[in-house]
Amino acid sequence: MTINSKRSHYSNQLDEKTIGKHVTVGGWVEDIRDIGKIIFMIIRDITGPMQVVINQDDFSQAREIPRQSSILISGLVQSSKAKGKRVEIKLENIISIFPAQHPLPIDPTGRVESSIDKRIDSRALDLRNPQVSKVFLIRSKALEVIRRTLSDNHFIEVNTPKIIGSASEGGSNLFSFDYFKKIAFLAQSPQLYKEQLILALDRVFEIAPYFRAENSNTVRHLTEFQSVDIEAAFVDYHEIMDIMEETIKNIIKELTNSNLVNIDKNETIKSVLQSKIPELTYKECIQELNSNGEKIEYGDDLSDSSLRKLGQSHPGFYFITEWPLKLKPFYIHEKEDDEFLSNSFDLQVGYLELISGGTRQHNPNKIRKRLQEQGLNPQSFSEHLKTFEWGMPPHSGCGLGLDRLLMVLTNSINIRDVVLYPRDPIRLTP
Ligand code: AMO
Repeated sequence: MTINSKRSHYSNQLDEKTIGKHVTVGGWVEDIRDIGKIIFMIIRDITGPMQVVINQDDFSQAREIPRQSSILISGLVQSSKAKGKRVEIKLENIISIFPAQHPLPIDPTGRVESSIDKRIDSRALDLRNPQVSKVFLIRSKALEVIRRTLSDNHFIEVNTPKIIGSASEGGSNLFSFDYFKKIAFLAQSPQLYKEQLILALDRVFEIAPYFRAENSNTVRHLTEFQSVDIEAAFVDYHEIMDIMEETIKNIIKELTNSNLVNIDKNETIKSVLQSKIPELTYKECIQELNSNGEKIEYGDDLSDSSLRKLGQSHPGFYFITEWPLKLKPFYIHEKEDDEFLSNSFDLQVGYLELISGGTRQHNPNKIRKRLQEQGLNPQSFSEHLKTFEWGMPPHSGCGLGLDRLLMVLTNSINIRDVVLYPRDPIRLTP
């Protein structure tokens, strides 16, 4: 490769305006068709395929290049007679080839299908399949829109520790490890930090990985997942619901405008743009489930099978609000006129929980009481509780499972499809 051979164009920049120009393009060889005097080579880059026309008298070695090899070439852009192609490149020079070994572990063109497990084992290669890379382009765009929407709503992006000395959520699903002869844990959520930060920063958000030591082998659980957490002072949970609704609508609009999703092929995300996301109270859910034959007591949690039943009659986005306080973590505020219930919400898409949030308890004595009721030791939360004596304002927030949102945006059934290198109870590599 010479020092001067820089890529001049990506595939999606080659149009009629470039006809007659000498260009340098790079990508990987997806296909080679040898029709005698002429060889057609399809080179793909991240933006799409391009056809290269090769005079076999000049470059007879081109037909020997192994498919999927990376290649840098230069040539002249000319109009193309091929169906669906406006332009093609007439090869002038092969600058360099980085050969791919054969056989490859999977076929990244997708013509030969492989299981999700085999694909993840070769993820870097799997991403050459445009259907797969598109998922991660959607993910990147969604993150961009989340950051922009939250910033427009005066949220400041923060980073809190993932190595922690005590539980943030309580419960037993903490990964622990030896930390210079002390025990440390991987954060389950940024819950305590984000609440503390609003004392001064007013509105914060964090996008980060969290860790749950749950032996759940399902299509919607990972041991390491990405969460979008927000927390804001002087707002109640309804305002948080509105901000998340705005965020999700902005993501869908932007993905549509950039042709990354076709909402006409995804009724769930299309419907969310058409009206306000409906709200069901927990009580209404119980009534609906009982009238559909489920035997469920007022106060019971909604089991997986109850949520699947609800999901059948509510296949799109909907909020479930006012959960029984005892079902919610210690930091959730009771409902003012009914202390059995709480100022809380989940955002569901069918059976799938995307977001959980609520108004927070800001009275430290009540937090201590709730910690005890939940079998947790208030002493272990003393670092956190002391901040509530420093003028903690009322506040609310939520956590959005980013990977689950991506499942909905890309119509994927398995969370592993939308995570580059998923971690579950079985998988620790690649
Ligand atoms: P919660 O535990 O409900 O709430 O988590 C928030 C959201 O994160 C996603 N999620 C997961 N995604 C994949 N794999 C998992 N194992 C997993 N666990 C959770 C879900 C879920 O709705 N601190 C609170 C949030 C808050 O109140 O601010 C919390 O962590 O989409």
